[in-house]
Amino acid sequence: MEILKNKIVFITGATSGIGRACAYAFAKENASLVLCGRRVSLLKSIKNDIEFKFGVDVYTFQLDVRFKNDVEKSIRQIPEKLKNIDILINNAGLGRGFAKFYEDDTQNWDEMIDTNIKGLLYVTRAVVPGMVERKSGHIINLGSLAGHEAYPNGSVYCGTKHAVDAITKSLRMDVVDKNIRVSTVDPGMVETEFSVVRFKGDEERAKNVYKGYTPLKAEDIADAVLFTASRPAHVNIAEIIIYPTAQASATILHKQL
Ligand code: NDP
Ligand code: 8X3
Repeated sequence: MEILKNKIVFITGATSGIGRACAYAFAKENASLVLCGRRVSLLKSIKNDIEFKFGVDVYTFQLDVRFKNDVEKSIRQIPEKLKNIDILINNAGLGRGFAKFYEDDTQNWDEMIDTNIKGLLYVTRAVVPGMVERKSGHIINLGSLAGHEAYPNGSVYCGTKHAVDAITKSLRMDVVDKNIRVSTVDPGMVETEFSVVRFKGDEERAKNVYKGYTPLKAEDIADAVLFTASRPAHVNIAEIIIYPTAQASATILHKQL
């Protein structure tokens, strides 16, 4: 796609799942990449692999989006060549724990709120002023079906994704006169490391989440992000909700076990 060639795409949480799939999808379209995450060894191997396969510029840096000063500093330190970010994909996020509100560990809440809401805000706040100055840019947030519907045992995760939905809408209003697009891509069940993280490393429990039906793949979501980013300049895809075919709502999942 000519429209993405040499565009500078910044993806948070690019070490796994949807973020990593987006990195490959955009590299295939000859975009230049700025990638971050906490796991440096994964960033390194993804950078090497993408550079080898697609010959595009890839700059990576370790970042925990929960730390405001680190976010500001590391974004300031992006090399000159890749500084003018055209497309920001706010993907870093997690669900942590799956429990009734009154039994849940409040540390899980802090982690989700600090990452999914505050991290997204810090990154966006550091990137958007440059877009405003250049009167050009696109912010694509990874929301969730959980940003449209609540489900039991997910009060805080759902709360964070409802917040992403509201922030997306409000930001779109704030930059409407700046030629900046703001979008959200909101999946249902995607098989990634998401459930392993949610269940704190319990691989068996995580696997069960995706048994009995065909879940979405990270690449399905990267497709939607790519579609969103590659529309003509006058088109802003506000939101895309994507289910696996066997899912009809946050709580209706047709499993054949
Ligand atoms: P993964 O767990 O596979 O990937 C999450 C990514 O986020 C990793 O690269 C991880 O990198 C990064 N990340 C997590 N916390 C931080 C942090 N504090 N700072 C920087 N990076 C961080 O899950 P998914 O790919 O599924 O999730 C991606 C996004 O999609 C999330 O926002 C999630 O809420 C959303 N989503 C997922 C769905 C699903 O069913 N899987 C459905 C709907 C939405 P590292 O650990 O290296 O820091
Ligand atoms: C992550 C998927 O359905 O568990 O957003 O909320 S779900």
